[in-house]
Amino acid sequence: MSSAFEHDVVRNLIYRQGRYPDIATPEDWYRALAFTVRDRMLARWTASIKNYAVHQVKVVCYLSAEFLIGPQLGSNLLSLDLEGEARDAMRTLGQDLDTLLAVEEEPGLGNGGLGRLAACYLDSLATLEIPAIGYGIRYEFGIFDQEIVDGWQVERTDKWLRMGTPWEIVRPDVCFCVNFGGSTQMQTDERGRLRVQWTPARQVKGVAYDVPVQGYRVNTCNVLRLWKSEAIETFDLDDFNAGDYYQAVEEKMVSETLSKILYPNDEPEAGKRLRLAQQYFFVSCSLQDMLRLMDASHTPVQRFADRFAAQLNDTHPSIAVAELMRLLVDERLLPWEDAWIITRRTFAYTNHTLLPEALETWGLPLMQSMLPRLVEIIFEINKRLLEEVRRAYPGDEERVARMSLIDEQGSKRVRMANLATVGSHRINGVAALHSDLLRETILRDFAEMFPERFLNVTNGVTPRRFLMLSNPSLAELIDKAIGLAWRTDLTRLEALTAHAEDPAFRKAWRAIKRENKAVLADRIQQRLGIAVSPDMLFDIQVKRIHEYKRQHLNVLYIISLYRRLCRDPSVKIAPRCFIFGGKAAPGYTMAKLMIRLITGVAEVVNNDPAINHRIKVLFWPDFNVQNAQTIYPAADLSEQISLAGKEASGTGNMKFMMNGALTIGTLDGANIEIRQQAGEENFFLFGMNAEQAEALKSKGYQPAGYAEENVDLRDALEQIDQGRFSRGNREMFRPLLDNLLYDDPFLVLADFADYAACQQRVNDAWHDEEQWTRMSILNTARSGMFSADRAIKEYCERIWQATPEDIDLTDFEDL
Ligand code: 26Q
Repeated sequence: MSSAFEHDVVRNLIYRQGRYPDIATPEDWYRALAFTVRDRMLARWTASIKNYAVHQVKVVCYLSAEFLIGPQLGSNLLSLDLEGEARDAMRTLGQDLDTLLAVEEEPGLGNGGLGRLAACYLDSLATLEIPAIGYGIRYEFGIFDQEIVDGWQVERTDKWLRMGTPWEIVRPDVCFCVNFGGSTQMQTDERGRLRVQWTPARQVKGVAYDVPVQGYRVNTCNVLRLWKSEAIETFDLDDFNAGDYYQAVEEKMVSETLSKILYPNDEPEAGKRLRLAQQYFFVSCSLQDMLRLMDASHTPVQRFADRFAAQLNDTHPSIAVAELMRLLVDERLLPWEDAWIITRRTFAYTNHTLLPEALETWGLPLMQSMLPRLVEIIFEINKRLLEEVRRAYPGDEERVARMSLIDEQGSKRVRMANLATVGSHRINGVAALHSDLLRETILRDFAEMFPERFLNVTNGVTPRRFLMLSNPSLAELIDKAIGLAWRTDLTRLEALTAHAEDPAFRKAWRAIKRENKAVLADRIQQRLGIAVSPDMLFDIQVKRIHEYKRQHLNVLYIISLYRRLCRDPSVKIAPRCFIFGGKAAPGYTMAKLMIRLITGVAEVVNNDPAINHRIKVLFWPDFNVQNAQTIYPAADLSEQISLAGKEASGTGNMKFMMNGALTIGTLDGANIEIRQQAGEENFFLFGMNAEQAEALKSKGYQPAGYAEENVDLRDALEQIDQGRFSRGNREMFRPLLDNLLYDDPFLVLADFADYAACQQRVNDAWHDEEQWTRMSILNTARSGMFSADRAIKEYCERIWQATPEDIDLTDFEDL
């Protein structure tokens, strides 16, 4: 007897792909299986949409330039509780489910933390049965694939759509026009009202591509709607007639280029015209789509903010504030004041950075030439804002200059954080410290004037993907120990606390960690040809490569440890495997040099027989969502060592904690809350705090002095200088060394001694296996607050005023 599931897979293989089982490749089987799972979701999806329309619910719209959703098959199987069925069916068909899961190319539509956070939040919104739409861009090329060649990062184009993707549904009928360039004219309409007409130089069409977002074990299936840009055929006719054929072709190409590629920087780059065009493009399509949904449900536009809560994921979509004003005032003919109230009630803004260089601004001339009407609107918003500031703080022109949407120092620029802030009724940071610093630094004037608009929502990550899916054996052990309630309420993990005292439980816990490490060790052997033992301490730092994240602090410690072993081979240390992973922005020379330093140290250390395999160093190439899922469960130690005050939150720190890794970290971002939850005795703390770091800088920091004082540090720097890790080349790391010795903006040298001392405490703790396991269990037990579900509940209550909607499937079940 073949199961219904099996039958559906074979049907999909034949009818959707025109293949028969005997000749089907794993790729074919993967797709047949994916379509079978997708069909199961589509029933829930249509039911969800119907419910939302009928009940006129409030919908959360999460606007984000990035959604790093990762592979879809595994997580959808988990949410639908179909994994067992699928595994059995595929086995009967002669296929191994894990092999098929590995076939999937992940959509890398994001850079790192911010994009992955958006994906976690969509997962939680669906799981908590909140009506929601994610709005973003369907990049044809996502974040580049990273290869390591000769120790250097090399970027390769990410062709995730090469084979098509079974997870999207194109909606050619859901499409909108977006204007660019041209000029505006003031006109009086037939009823004597002043109206502005924007005559664009170009228009681009946005077409909706929908990806279903299935909630965990619920009927709710929401949608991620991604816009692809296309040329509008008829529009170029004038140019053709005028004989400017090449101009017309070029503009057609530019239109199609808009959604081509994700910018691989996690900091704004000056003057990138196309990037601004991308932002406006997806924001305009999304707002037009929301207005279309209003019209479809016959709701007057005045009620916009009752039907939609729109979240701005950083400033990238913040042009939405001006665009909604344009749509309401110019196209729906609302009075300015009414439109402004609606706009501010609709939007809320999440800030993800305090680094001044990462704050987004756009040159006024650029914006004027591309979005002339939006600049007029921004000026009007600004005029009214500054009037309000002057009323509240008479004579304080410096404050007026600071709060202005236009930075007038030097060439004029539009400050997107200020625009997002004035256009929002709530503004939040992503961890307690970060929200405090936000109020005290970059948004201080706004927080003073509108204190009730500011709040903190500490980030969270989805325990479905990052615990249940990536660490199934641990999830099962937890089930056996404390029951299933934790799967829908992660704070229930607290019940593991008692089990930390049970030697048998600790043994089982250790066995699972060891097995996860063995799996990773296997992949390391296969991919890198480096032999590592699962008995070593797995010490892992995976994240984007950045100076503020201080991967080089970790490397300096490794060099000092290596040197200690060289000097005295009898010294007793815990055998350790140092694992790094992460991408550097292609134009970020220093970050690329940091990767080269890691691979250089790896080459020397791994091949030195004198240290007898007691330490290994490796750089895992192409860190992405897929391989993250094998890395987090295999970690003993999680490196979260950014300079205090620089990492807004961090979310990898949470994924490690859930999987029972201990953290070595600074008082930065969410580390502070992680330590509070875990208990100080279960966290390895080192380094200056944010206040001390600031103080040191303002009194005039001189890094070279730290190198002179500390012999280990000096020796490590000298080794680099002598070309030990660059095959004798003494010039290679010169920029990095000079930077550390004469500038060191992130206080690497100042924190070195304390970091090394802390690593020694880690080393000592590792020797007490039972105690280490106890701490590991307690970290998982106390990770409950870092579930994205907790974060989303806070957003719903304190920002969106959105409530769950029960989805009734009865109309759809027997289809
Ligand atoms: C902006 C303009 C032009 C080009 C690129 C960008 C751009 C793109 C991506 C700017 C920033 C990003 C990504 C930022 C990011 O990932 N920030 C991280 O967000 C996480 C989620 O809140 C936090 O946990 C991290 O601390 C923060 O660094």
